[in-house]
Amino acid sequence: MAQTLCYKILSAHLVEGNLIKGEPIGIRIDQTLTQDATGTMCYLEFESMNIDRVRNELAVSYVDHNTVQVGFENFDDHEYLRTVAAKKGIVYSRAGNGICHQVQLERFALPMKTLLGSDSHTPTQGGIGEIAIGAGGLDVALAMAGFPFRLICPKVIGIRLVGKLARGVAAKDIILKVLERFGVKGNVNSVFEYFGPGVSSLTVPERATICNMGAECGVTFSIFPSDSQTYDFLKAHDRQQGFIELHADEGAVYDEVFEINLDDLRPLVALPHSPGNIAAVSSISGLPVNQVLIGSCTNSSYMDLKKVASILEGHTVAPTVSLGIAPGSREVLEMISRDGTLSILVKSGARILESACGFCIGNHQSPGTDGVSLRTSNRNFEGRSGTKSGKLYLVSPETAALSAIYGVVTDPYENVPYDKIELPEKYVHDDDMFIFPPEDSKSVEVLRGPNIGEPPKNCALQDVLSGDATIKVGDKITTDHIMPAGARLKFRSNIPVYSTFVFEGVDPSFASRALENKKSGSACFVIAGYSYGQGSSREHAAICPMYLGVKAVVAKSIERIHQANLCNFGILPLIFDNPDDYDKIDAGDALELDNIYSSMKDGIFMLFDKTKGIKIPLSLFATEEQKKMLLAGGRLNMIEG
Ligand code: MIC
Ligand code: SF4
Repeated sequence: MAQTLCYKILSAHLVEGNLIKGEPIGIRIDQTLTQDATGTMCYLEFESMNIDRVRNELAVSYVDHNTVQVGFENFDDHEYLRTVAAKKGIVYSRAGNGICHQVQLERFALPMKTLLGSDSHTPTQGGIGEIAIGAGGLDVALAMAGFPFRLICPKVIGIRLVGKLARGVAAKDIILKVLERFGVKGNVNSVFEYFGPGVSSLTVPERATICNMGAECGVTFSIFPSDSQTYDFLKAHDRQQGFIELHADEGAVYDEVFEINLDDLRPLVALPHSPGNIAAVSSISGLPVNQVLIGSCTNSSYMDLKKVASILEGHTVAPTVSLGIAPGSREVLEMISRDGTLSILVKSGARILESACGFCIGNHQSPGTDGVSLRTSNRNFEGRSGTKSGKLYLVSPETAALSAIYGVVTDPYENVPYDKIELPEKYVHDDDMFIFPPEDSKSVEVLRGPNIGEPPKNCALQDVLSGDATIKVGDKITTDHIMPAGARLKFRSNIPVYSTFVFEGVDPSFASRALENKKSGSACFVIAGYSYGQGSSREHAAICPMYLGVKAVVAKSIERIHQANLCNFGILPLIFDNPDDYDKIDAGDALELDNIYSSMKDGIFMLFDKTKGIKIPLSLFATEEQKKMLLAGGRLNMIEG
């Protein structure tokens, strides 16, 4: 039978189950990646498995998120990551080498491989024809230990591209179009597979931009075929020996097809405060802009910065605008410094930022009060920038650069000084900022500063949970709402401290209330609307609530990575059978869930709202393996046993 590209790669890696849409399957993971903000917990979990060395083909540990280093915590974390990498056979990418997804694409990603990364934008590597999936740190630790990764065999949505991008229209506009169609919720257990005649004109960095933001739709991964563009990109990095041509079979059937005619596409923007809030750039033309930030794992490639420089050349950034540019990697920075692009950027008044996540995660460059910030990154959640009233607009590098010159949103359609920026024949690259692990690591001492604690343990689930609706939140609650990053990021390795910030921006007294409950033996329930836990893969959004005594999340829907993280740490992810029942529960209501052990079998639960005197039916959508984890109080309890 004619196969989609996605099923071809899945079937070559299948170790458990059958490739039947909706069924649980297990796949072999070839490569793993972590970044520092999720990495410390991931490697602590890996260490607790008592395995000498990683067992997958390639494991890379990046330092790119938390490079601000105010206080000792970040540096201590990096030292732990460097030494644990040497001890366990992991390649370490030092701070300064660049953003994990950009560097992985340049140096390690290959068609036909599988990659699991503890970052939700891991699917960026789909641009090279790799199945790349974001997951919580514990799932990545298990993949490094050689265990299969379990997922639901996905529905394959074919995205057919025809035509060619017009002048000034970018790959970013393609994925914004996809976001306009599919939104940021309701795409769980689906993947996007790109095909059609429009694919061949897109370079690998452009494809990577598109796959990167598939994460915002909540799909498990996105993938492009591997073709002559893939070969050219690999060859330009002297990695052509890893090339394999890959595409869907003729006649492969998709569960759904969405067609985009690139000729007709025009520049788009995601308006505040959701990447799914799409409008035409022309509809907001003239809006005054205070800040423009170009970079992040979505749009920080050499080609992106070449475009930006061509637009900025001969201009000075508008006096009312602060322009920051973060090259995605040391390779990009070296390329632009060798060919003069960097001096064009500097001459225009751009502030050159570190090759790291930086502004994207709210580490710095917060906009001013009510500030309008145009960014080439992928997330514009309220408050993520560090300024609650800041308004973030997500755009292409073209829209960003032009708007920086004029100080107002400016439509780049037919308005850029080049036709197409070509892929360079050779990229300058060196691997000096990687530390490759020694063959014999017996004498390596793992350094642990005072900020690094043990991953906390949960207790086994009780048959009756009695407590209250400790918090009630609305739709699209992101992991940034649950577990803020930015200024709080440096506490990622210290769960007792980091936990004090759970729901900080939503309800600052949540953490102390939850801890009080826990002390008195009462269970905390989180009541939520649709798409709870969208965004980041950070397992801290499960670990820290668990530490505070959260036993169940009752929501209208929960996003894939977060659902898995909740199960991994023993928090029940329960879904309202009737979404209207959400309105019947108020914050503070006394709640009880009983017969949990017997309910677990068929996933049918009944929640008793004692305050209202009503019963509310709920369902648990979990695999058999996840049910075992939940009963055990989390996966770590099962592994250690
Ligand atoms: C993000 O973009 O939200 C992050 C920060 O990269 C996260 C990971 C994290 O929270 O450490 C992600 O996307 O998974
Ligand atoms: Fe880093 Fe931002 Fe990409 Fe997350 S989305 S990996 S914070 S650049």
